[in-house]
Amino acid sequence: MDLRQGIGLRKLGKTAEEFQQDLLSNLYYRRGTTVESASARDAYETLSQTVRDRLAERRARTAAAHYASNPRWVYYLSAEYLLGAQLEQNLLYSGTGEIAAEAVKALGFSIEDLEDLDIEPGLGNGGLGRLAACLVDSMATRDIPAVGYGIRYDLGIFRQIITENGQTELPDDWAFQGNPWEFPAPDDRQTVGFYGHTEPVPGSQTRKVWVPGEIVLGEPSHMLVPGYGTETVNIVRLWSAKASEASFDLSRFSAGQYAEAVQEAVRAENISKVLYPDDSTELGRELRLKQQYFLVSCSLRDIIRRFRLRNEGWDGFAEKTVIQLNDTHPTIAIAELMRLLVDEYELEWDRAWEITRKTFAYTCHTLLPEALETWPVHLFERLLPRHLEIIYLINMLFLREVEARFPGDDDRLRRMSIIGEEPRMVRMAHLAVVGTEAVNGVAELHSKLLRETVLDDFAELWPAKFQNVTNGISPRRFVRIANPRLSDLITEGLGTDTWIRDLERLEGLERLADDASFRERWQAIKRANKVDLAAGDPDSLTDVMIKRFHEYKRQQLKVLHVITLYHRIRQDPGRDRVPRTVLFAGKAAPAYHAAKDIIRLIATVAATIEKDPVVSPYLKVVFPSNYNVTLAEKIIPAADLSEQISLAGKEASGTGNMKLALNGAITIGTMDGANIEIRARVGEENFFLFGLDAYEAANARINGYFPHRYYEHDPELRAALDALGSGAFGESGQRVASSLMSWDEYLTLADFRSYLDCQEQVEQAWHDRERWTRMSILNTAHCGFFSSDRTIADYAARIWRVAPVPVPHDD
Ligand code: NBX
Repeated sequence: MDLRQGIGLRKLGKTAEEFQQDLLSNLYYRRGTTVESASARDAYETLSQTVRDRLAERRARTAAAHYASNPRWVYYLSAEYLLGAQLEQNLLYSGTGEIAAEAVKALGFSIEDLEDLDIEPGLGNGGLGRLAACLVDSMATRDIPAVGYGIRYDLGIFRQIITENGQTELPDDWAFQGNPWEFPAPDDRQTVGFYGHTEPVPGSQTRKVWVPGEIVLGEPSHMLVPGYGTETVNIVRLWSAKASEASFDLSRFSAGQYAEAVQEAVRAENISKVLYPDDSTELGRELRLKQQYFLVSCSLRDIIRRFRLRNEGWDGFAEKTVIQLNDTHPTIAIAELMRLLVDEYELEWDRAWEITRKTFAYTCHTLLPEALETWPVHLFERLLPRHLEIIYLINMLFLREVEARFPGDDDRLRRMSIIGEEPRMVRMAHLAVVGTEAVNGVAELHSKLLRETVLDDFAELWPAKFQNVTNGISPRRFVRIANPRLSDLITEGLGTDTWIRDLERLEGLERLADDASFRERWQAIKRANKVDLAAGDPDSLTDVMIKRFHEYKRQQLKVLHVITLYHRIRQDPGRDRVPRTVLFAGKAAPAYHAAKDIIRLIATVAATIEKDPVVSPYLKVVFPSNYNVTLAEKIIPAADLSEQISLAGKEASGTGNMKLALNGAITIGTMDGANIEIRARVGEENFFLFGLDAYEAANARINGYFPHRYYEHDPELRAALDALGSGAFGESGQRVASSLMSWDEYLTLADFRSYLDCQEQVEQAWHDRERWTRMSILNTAHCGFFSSDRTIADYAARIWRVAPVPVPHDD
């Protein structure tokens, strides 16, 4: 299908000369400069445009192919996307890496120089946002017609600076120099209402008219999401809030009240100003709910617009549309679709409800009760009065259904209600379960615990609704791009590069684990990656813990281990030891003081060890600032040991664990999240397991948990906690110790001894480098399952019931 035909457009060339021509013409006509005077930024912008044009052409063909086949579309609704840097990815996916490198050389630059100017859009917090990015990558790679919807925050996740004083936060104005990867689409802008009141419609029981008190515009732009090894290019559409013209108060302006004149406009545009840093303790804040409704309202209208381009009649809507809710953040979409269908399109309530339930599916990403979103009823009532009425009606009809199944069980009704009492709250997870066709957890254990604990009543009512879809990661970004050396060796070893699209082929590496020369090369690559990272001695064991800071993830357990190693070395300086570089990276929510204390403590411990000539030859702690996707791509290929030490039953899945294992790091971890599935695949002899399991952990308090007992019975633990308590590692250390000694919410002390013993096994294995390297290769070989391409195949088959729509080549 050549869409250029008829309008006489020239085909973009595939040769180095043609690429160079296009680059120069972009430099001249779009950038307005010449080869002689081009700056690095000119070269970067021009290269990006030249690469982008090649994907834009594929995008046009994709849109045409999708339109022609009128498939069931997948719409992924997510408040967060951590897409990572775009240039290198788009060079790879457009197959222009080599010719581009040649062409920019002619401008006097290297691709690497220009990649440094390619700033990643940090539009997410952590795992959930990065998962969204991996899933859209895999939807395109699997030829699934899909659009990702999100918010274009002006300020992404804060920039972090680590000093001896811990974490400081700076605003992340990621697009201040522009974003060459973005396509504005002002024609598709939408209007969003807030506040106001509702009015009855004469003669109708269910319809209402909502008269909003504030109007805001949503303006979309999109980023291209190419598939790898296929023609498909999907999009992620991001909404920016813009003030409507009416919000500028000309009369005030004329009266000289300039600030007041724009006040309302500023308030409107604040909606997409900043990403909320995930605060598990954060209470409902109005602006956050506004963001959520803004995303949902714009996206649903866009989805309906797209549906009506091609279809008539609401009966076909759910057949042509599936909307996946990435956690509860976009769950208000259920009430919004009901509002649109009932109030605006005048459907009967029951028919609208049937359509709505068949359209949505919900993915849950947590088990922490405090992370289940709720909103105060009074806030809802003020901000979204019509949606609250709709939720009340949904709830009434739902509770009637429960009452019919379990007559007289008032306690069950209270537990299951979408509205919680005292204080009155809207429970978004309940709305998400009631209003969808499928609910899934993100790893086997997580899905099981959802059914058995947090959502047990719902699983009893609707067992078939609950599913598991184990998370996955993009092998392109986290192996091929992040670790080119290893990728080349894998390709050579397997004799093909098809593993990049078909990751289970890594199984073919199993036999190479017994080949001494292959092992030697494998080991040399790990070393070279460590040299590149330059975090410590490349011959030391590189022990990495990279993830958001949260008490349940237990960075504090790792710190207790480091302090114990420090004590051991000081006590017996003459002994031969395994040199270790312990690398921490990650951000803490700015208001999460306990997590920030742990960061400050790590910084203090690092400085203390650095200054100690007895200890520093064996132990080094590093904490690079500003962990993000770009930094992860540098650290992961250099890791020997992957720390996945959350308290069992708390980490829904983890995805860093998959990235590290695929790059040949060996996991030390608990029976939590996807660790369990990694261990089952790589084999228990290739995984360092320790600690309580989820059932033991859940029972610990019931049986009486006293952290002090562990302190008393374990001299090394006592020494570490005493050192913290004495103030030797600052006030943050004292606070961390006191929290562990008094309550220890995440059973750190209970798992301490088991963790330390397990670390001894790690060191024994490390001594036998042939054995270690074998384990490393087998980790990579057996982790093909954790490709997000497999995750998407699961969603497509079991949740979405959609099939691929291949896009024809242009020749
Ligand atoms: O989602 C994470 C889980 O903790 C991981 O176990 C899991 O692997 C990953 C993908 O399924 N959750 C997560 O990253 N949550 C957030 O970032 C978050 C953001 C905003 C918010 C609450 C949580 N209000």
